[in-house]
Amino acid sequence: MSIAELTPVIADIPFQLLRSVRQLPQGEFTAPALSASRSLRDVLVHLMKAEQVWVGHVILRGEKVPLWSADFISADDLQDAWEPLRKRTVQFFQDATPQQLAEVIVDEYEPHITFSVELALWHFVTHEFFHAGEISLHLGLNGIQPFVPEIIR
Ligand code: NI
Repeated sequence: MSIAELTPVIADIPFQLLRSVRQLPQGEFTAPALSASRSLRDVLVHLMKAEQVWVGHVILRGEKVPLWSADFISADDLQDAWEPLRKRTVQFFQDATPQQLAEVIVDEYEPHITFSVELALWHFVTHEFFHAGEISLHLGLNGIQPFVPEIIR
């Protein structure tokens, strides 16, 4: 499977997750959910941060912009901040050349660790699937039909 083939898979994951989360009762977005110290908002902001770091910073060499969970009061706030990031990510998945995908990156904190851009993109995707499953479990336990991302659909 090529990175470009993943484009339709990843395009709407954040927004489908946010759509499911909006069905929770008022207050559940920021309430402890997955553990005593982690709300669904925290997990979703964690995913947005991962996108900003892996795609925006590690691959595209942009600045790391601090993101704080507390700054996102509602699912709409999160959606507004996430849309431009996802748009840029989708564009990169769509357009990356074989040369770009093969480029080797040296980890900025642990220089003995190196990986290709393609592997970093797979890392980003599998990480997002993992946390989508975590969110889906919580939604399912609360009687909400969860969104489950699929590669083949
Ligand atoms: Ni994580």
